[in-house]
Parts: sequence; structure tokens; C-alpha cells
Amino acid sequence: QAVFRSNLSHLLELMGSGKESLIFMKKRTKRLTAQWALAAQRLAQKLGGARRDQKQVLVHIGFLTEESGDVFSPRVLKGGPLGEMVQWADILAALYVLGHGLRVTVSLKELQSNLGVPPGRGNCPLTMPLPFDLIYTDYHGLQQMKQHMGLSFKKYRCRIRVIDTFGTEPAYNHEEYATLHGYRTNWGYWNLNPKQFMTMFPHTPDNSFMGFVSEELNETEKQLIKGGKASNMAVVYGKEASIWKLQGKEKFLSILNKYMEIHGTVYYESQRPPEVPAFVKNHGLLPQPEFQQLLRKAKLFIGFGFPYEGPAPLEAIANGCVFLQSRFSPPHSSLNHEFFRGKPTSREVFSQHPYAESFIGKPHVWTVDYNNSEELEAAIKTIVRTQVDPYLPYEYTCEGMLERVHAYIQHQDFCAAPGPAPPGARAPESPFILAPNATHLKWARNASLAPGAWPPAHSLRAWLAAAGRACTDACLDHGLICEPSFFPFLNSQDAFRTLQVPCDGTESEMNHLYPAFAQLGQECFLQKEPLLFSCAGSSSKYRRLCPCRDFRKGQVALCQDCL
Ligand code: U2F
Repeated sequence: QAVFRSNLSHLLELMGSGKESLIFMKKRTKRLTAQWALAAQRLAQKLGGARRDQKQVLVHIGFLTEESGDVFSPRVLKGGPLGEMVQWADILAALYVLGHGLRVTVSLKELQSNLGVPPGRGNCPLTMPLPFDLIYTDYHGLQQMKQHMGLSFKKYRCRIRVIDTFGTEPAYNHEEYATLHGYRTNWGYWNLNPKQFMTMFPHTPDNSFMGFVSEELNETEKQLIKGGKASNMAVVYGKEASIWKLQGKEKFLSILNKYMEIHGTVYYESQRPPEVPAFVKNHGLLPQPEFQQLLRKAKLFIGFGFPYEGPAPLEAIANGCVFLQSRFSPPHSSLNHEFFRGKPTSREVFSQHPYAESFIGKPHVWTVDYNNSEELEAAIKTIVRTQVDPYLPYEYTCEGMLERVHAYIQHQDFCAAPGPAPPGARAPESPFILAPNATHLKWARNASLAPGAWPPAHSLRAWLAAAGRACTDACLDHGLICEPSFFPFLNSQDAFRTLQVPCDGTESEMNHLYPAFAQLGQECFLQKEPLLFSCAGSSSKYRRLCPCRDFRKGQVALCQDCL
């Protein structure tokens, strides 16, 4: 039985010391202790004494190991990325507060000793018992485990969770398919269940959304902040001088400077970075609490197009700023942009922070075309005049993160025997009901095919998407979210038949867009390889059959009945 914890001092010891990255993470954890404790109390109340199993958990932060080069730690105080460290600090806190048994490793040696690999045995050929129910790591750590766990790796990889900032789509994850169809990258092809990859933002529902937290304000703080805002103060997003070199910045800054005083937190050594214009008040890289203080005074937080999808915009919005960012047209992706090249995803990014744009939006987030001076100037003028309340989506609060991680730990099991219904199989009685307007399928509450499924099968709603539409988008069109774990239930002739799709014939093949209907030839296709079920992906040739589900307000990872 797991018991909630509110004192984090033992966690701080477990986190080790020495590296700047660990120092940054520990400071953050310490600062957030009271928020975590309060969140634990609230979640405990919400769950009302429901039994929670205590798991033994290993957290191996691969990118911080010397063996993987650890390029991040030396850059912590020099404007390098901090988003990953924010997330790992919060994952550790969530696991600890939820009451699980925790070990943390940031070197190969510690990893080996925790896994019980005999010293000097680089690659242990025998399968040994694994003393952990769950292992959280990243792609670097995964590689290290594969090298050092021998046969155990194959046996226990279902217990691994991979923290993967930008996500891994199923087409890139399936080794044979990726190799045959041009989806092979440096990172993908691990043949894991795609839900074992956990992302920083809810990019594709094919992966699990892990997230992180942003500091929450109480009502008094919110009122104080609203009263203390300097209406003409803007802070530019970015710790590295290079972002000021991005195309077209001069024009942008000259417009902005007409209305607002511009501040920055760009790292510099001794001299002011030449990229930052003289009229900008540069504070240098600030410690996290001081950065938050600056955001509390500012009215506007401005994205210059990079970094992509970091924590700072959420912090700015939580502190009552408006976030202004540029629309990307054409969208950035691994096909056309250096930063995304080689990442195991084809996702198209339509702005610097798509989550802020689509999950938060106006009045907190403005996404405009920076090349259109009139649109930009009009936006700035309106923003200066509008009062905006601090806002933090529930899924980014401590309670929201605890709730989600709790649900994953209690319900996600990738070691269980593979799911129901092989392709084409039929339940004795059809488990589907056609919705009254005949547009989509529902799952009969009393259907017996998927007892104990999580999310529960009765939250399934299935649509035949328009040609060229990905399931991710098709579900959003109906105010729902794509749920890949429902694909196996849907992968049947029965589903097509109930939806009255005119299949002339039905084939079962490996293709990450299946199940789908090809209008040309009136053929229906079922998925042959369960690992390739994918919410992401589209082709104008197909109308995809898409499993959708509802979600809890402010917690897109969980369906209404998922707790
Ligand atoms: C993202 O990484 P970044 O580290 O560039 O993300 P940011 O959004 O800038 O913020 C990370 C943290 O840095 C803090 C701030 C954020 O929590 O409070 N900070 C600070 O302490 N002092 C300052 O002066 C300014 C900010 C993303 F998270 C990564 O996944 C990507 O790899 C990276 C590149 O796209 O972008």
C-alpha cells in the first residue's frame, strides 16, 4: 500500500549531488515542497482511501550520465536548456509524493549496481530477477540498459517508461516498418508499446502525456499580481543570445518598442551580448525564482520562434502574462527543420508553442504572423489594453500531475498478454451500437469483449475520418481525443459493417494508417501489427477508422471514468 508523503527531505538526499543540473533540480524540488504537499492532500481526499499499490521504482536519468556525454549539466548556468531538468525534478517529486519506493541513478555504475549486474560484466548474458516494478529513463538510458542488461532487457522492457520530450510516433517505433518505409531515425525503432513513451506536452495521444508542473498562485497572490503589473513591460522568451539573430527581429522589435519596455534574460559572460539591442533591458540569466518574479511584473511574454515547446510560456501565463508568438507557415517538422530532423515524429508544429495555442488560446495566448506588421501591431495594441487573469491548466498543477501519474501507475500494464480481438475476429455478438444519427459507433456498456480495459471500453466513440485526416485531428473535431488503446477493439470487419462502410473486400496488412477505408477500389484494410496502431498519420488515399474518447476537463490524459 502506498502512502502519500509530504516531507521531501529524503528525496533530496536520493537525488545525489555534485552536478549543476542536480543542484538546479533540488532547488526546484525544495521550493515546490509546500505545493506538492497540498496537492497530495487534495488528491488523497479525491481518491477517498482507494487502495494504491506501492511500486519499487528506478529512475535512471540517462542524459545526465557521463557515459552519454552529459552536455546539459555544464550549460545550466550558461543559458542551456532547463526544460528537461524541470520535468525530471517534477517526475521524481510526483513518484515520491505518491509514496513509491524510489532509487535514482545518474551514472552507469549506479545503474549497474541497482540492476544487480555483476561488476565487470559489461553485458550480462543471464536473465536476472529485476528488483523494480517500473523504470523511468530516457533514450540514452534505454540504450545503456540494452547494453548492460543482457537477456533481461527483453524480458523486462515492458516495465520501462521512456521520458521523451517531443514524442515517438508508432511508425518510427516499429523497427521493421520504420526500416522498410523510411521512418528510421537515430532514436526510434525500439518496438515498445508507444504508450511507454512519455512526453512533455500532450503531442500525440499515441504516447502517454507525462508533463511537469508550474507554480500555482493562491487567490491573494493572483490579486496582488494583477494590481502590480507594469502595463508596458514585455519580457522576451529565450536564455541564449542566438534567438535574437532569428530572421526579421529588428522590425519586430522596433514595432514593439513603440509600445513597451523590452526586457530579456539572456545569458552573458562579462559583456552585454552584441545580439541584444541597446534599448533592451537585459537581466542576464536569472535563477528560477527571480525569473518568476520578473514574469509577475510583466504584461507580455514574447516568443521569437525558439525554443520550441518549453515550460517558460506556461509559467508566464500562470503569472498573468499574455504570451505572444509567431505562427509558422509552413509548419516546422522533422522534414523541413534542423531542430526536429532525426526526431521520431512527423508532427507538424504550427507555432512555437502549439499547446499554448490550442489548449489555452486567447486572451492568454496570441499566435500571429510576425511578417505581417499590421497584424502584429494591432495585437500588441490590444494586449496592452486588456487585463488578463493568471491561468494554469489543471494538468500542469501539482495535483493534476499527481493524479495523472497515479492513474498511469495503477492502470497501465504493458507486461500483460497482448490485447483482445486479433484482426478480423468477431465477438459472438457485436459490441458496437450505431449512434442514432449513424455517424459514429459506440461501445455497448454490457459488451463482454473488453472487461477491465483501461481506459474503460464504454468511453469509445469511433468515427470514419474524412480522407486525408489524421485520427488525432478527427477526434478533436468532435471535442474528443484519439485513444490508441481502443484500436484493437475497432480493428474488425464488424466495425466497418456496423458503420455501414461499403467494403468490396477486406485485407489485413501492416500500415500505420489502418484500419482504414480506401475510396479508390472501395476496399477496407485492417491492421495486422498491433504496435502500428497510430493516432498520428494521414493520407489522402484513406478514410481512417478512428477510436476517440472523452477526457476530464483540464486533464486530457484521462477519460471521465479513468480514475
Ligand atoms: C525547452 O527548453 P528550455 O530550457 O529552453 O525551456 P524554457 O521554456 O526556456 O524554460 C526552462 C526553464 O528555465 C527557467 C524557466 C523554465 O522553467 O523558469 N528559466 C530560468 O530559470 N531563468 C531564466 O532566466 C529563464 C528561464 C524545452 F523544454 C526543451 O525540451 C527543448 O529541448 C528546448 C529546445 O526546444 O526548449
